[in-house]
Amino acid sequence: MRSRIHLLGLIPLLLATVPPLSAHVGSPDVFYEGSAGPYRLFVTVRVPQVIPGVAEIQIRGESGDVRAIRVVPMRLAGPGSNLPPTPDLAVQSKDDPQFFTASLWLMETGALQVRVLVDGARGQGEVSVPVPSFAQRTLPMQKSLAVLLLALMLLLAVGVVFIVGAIVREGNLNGGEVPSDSRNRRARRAMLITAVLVTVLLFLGKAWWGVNAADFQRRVDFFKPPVAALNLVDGHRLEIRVERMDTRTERAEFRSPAYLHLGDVIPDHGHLMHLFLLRVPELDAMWHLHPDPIPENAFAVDLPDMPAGRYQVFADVVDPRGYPWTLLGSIDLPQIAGNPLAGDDSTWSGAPLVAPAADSTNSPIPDGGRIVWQRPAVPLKTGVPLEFTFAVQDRDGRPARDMEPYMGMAGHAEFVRSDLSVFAHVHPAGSVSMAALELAQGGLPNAADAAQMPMSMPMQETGPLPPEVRFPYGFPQAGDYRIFVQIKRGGRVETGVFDARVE
Ligand SMILES: [Cu+2]
Repeated sequence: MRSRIHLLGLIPLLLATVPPLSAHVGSPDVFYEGSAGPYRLFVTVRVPQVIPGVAEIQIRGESGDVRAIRVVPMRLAGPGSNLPPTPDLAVQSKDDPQFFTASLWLMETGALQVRVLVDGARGQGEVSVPVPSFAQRTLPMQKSLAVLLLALMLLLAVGVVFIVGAIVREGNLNGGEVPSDSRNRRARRAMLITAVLVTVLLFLGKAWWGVNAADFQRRVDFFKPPVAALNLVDGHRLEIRVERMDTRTERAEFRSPAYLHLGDVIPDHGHLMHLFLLRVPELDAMWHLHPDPIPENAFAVDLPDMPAGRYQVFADVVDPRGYPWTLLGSIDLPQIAGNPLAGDDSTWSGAPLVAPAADSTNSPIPDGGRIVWQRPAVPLKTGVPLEFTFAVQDRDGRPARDMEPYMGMAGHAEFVRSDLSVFAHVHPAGSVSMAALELAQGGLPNAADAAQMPMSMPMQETGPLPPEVRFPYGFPQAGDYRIFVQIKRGGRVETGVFDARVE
């Protein structure tokens, strides 16, 4: 039936359902905060579930002097990334003139960007927001629509047979003449042949639909988070590889240059891989480590001291096209006697996440200070873009005066849903990958804009960073979340942990 519907060329979309996943795990929408020339913007891109599909863009100008915003999607890097099509004008809200919305067609999958061009009292500004574009699922067809299309298809198929019959039988009769027996016989034969042809066409259409549907499903599978093959060697060294989804057949798309090869990944805020190990199911211990590449598309890291237990692994990397991938895996580890933490590696352990999550606002840190989440007064809601603001205080309750950049930024936050279906590694610039952001700004025609990359912002030459760190993000679904907020003060990385119930 589906094939016949497609045969009629009416509905391009497909069937079957898979859970939505993404580069961040389970968190496909893009949140970005940064500057377009002189204007500070908070940009939200709601990525469509199918590609081609319509992305919804929301932009808030933080100053009141933005007059017009235009947006255009294009490739992040490579061919097509320097030839923007004509941008669309975003609609300015009547009630809130600082708020703009637009709908953009995303026509292809992969690493895209949305160019944002701002016009206002202080001249023009431009910024590029990286958008990982991928089909999250295939949409089921509505029953009623399927029934309607099937009925129309049958009407057409039967109609064609009878029309052919009528043409042969009565096509050149004079008025009032009755068709002869031989004409009737010829008409019946023609109808039979037509019926056979129509049936053959329908079957060809069904086969074509099946090929199309399988192809689409492959593209959905392609962008699912790759499975990490994890091996513990020598009792303390963890090796990470990409496990093929189907190792028996080595499906062609996973051998394609567009797929993730760990040997090709590019540095993202100072490291080729950011590896998170979370003890499950309690989420009561977390490590943020930085493995090094080893031969043959793999990474390895010497683990620090760790208690025995089951660990969930999230490994963030960015491919050369600027597409961010998160490898997923889990491993049972024995007690590990390892090396002390060094460099940018960090850890936290504490109370387990319980359900329902107790809404927390205060997280003590080891030196007697604390991190305070300045929570909004209203309950947290799914899909609402928010500025997550955390204040860092010293042991006397005063704003911390020794804040330093941690891997080039004021802070790093990890949002984890209790069932691990959501994992987002977020920065003050938002949920976009920092490596992709650099690639995107590098493509801007105006070099001055590139100088305002968020990466370079916190790199102040003089004095400490402000005692406050902000992350633009929105929860993708309701549930219990644990938020890990990592900052650096006085040479030490500190982790604050906050629980939140999202409606
Ligand atoms: Cu980070």
